[in-house]
Amino acid sequence: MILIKLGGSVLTDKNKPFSFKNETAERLVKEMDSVDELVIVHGGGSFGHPGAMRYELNSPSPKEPARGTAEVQKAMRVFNLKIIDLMLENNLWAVSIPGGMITTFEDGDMKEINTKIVKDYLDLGAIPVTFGDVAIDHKRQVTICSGDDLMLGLAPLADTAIFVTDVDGIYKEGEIVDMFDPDMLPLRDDDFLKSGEGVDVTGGMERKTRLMLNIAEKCPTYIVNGSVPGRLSTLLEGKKTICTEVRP
Ligand code: IP8
Repeated sequence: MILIKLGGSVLTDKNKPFSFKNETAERLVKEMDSVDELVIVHGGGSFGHPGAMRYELNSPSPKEPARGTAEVQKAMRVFNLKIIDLMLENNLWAVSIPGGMITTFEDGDMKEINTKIVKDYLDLGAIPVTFGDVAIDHKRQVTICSGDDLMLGLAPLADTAIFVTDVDGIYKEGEIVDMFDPDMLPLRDDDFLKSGEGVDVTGGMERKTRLMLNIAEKCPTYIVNGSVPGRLSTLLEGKKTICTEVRP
């Protein structure tokens, strides 16, 4: 199974609330259509992050947690439905599995994830599409389940994990690196090309890089620029393209 995270920064303009990049999303859906077994995770982008920030849902004490949860969950379902629609229009049988409904957290850390339900839909021949969400937290009431948490939780089912973002990969001293390993840590701020992350409650590229190193312990892991047409499909065909492979 190929596990693909479509980052919020590639699917939305993170500086403009509720802005969906329909053309980019449709192209990416088409670039993935040859994959046999696929699980998609998407981030919050300009649908999830502004509300999560307003209600401080990623903090130890979220504000107005019921209202914040309702509003942010709704925004994420609106976003998810746009992706599901594009997939069905392209004969890809996507099924929606909200991240907050298959995970529980304790003090901001994911404690449980129901991978079985994802596996069951895969066995059906469908394409599970899960996404960053608001989840129950047994200490904080609620917290943000990020798409990256879902990637880590689902990595044991995957043969390959791919992060589709709006940067070419990981940079070291101004140069994109084909292969990244823990010896290259720590990264400096200017080791990354500026990405359009905008408002983001779940941390930027440094946190993502550490998480990708954890995922890479489970399966080959790549970061590729989804804003450039053809890069994702080339990587999926097993051919050489500009990207970074993360090695544990
Ligand atoms: O964009 C965050 O997911 P991420 C989800 O993968 C919400 O960090 C609801 C902000």
